Amino acid sequence: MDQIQLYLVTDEAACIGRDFFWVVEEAVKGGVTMVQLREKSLGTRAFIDRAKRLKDLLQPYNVPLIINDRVDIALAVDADGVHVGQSDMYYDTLNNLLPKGKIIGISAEKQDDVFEAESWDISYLAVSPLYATPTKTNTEKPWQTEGLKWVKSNSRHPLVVIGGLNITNSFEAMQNGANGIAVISAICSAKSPREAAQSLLASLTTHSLI
Ligand code: TZP
Ligand code: MG
Repeated sequence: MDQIQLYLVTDEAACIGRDFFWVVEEAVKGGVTMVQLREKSLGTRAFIDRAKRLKDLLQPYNVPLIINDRVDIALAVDADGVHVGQSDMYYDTLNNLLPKGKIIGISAEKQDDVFEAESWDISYLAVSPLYATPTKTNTEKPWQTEGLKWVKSNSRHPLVVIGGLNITNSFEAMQNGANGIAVISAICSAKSPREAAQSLLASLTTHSLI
């Protein structure tokens, strides 16, 4: 799945006062390959409105829109896929509800999650969190690089890493089994989200000089 290479996960608070849609469009112009709309406090109607607007924004760039947690919202706006964690909808239920061909991403927070996901037809597994991050603190123990290597050798799925990824550690993650990196603050909070995305994309294949 090439689309998971540079995966932007949205968080309006992380946009530090800039317009949400401006931040996402700048990031996409900088090379983001997939966008996840992650809203933890929006009401259903506002969530749908935001998802529709984001879908319209992303379509001309051919960048898929993934909805976090809310399968109903993904269906309502005909998003490209859904991302769920370990306390969200069960895989079987989700798979029955979603039309064929949609992207399904699932977070693996511990070793048992990785084994369980082996029998599932998913598009990627998110190794979560790879590193500790102030953006999300209610997490399981970070996998760290050793954990990522373990997941790589025990999973048949493409792997996305999330949590604390930035320009200095993304290359290492890719070298150790990640197929893509997912970020919030490294892009949303950057002075220039476009330049941040460009540099991150370059850092996936080249050692950073920083
Ligand atoms: N899931 C695991 S860590 C995380 C999420 C949503 C937050 C990632 O944010 P950042 O700023 O890229 O560390
Ligand atoms: Mg969730």
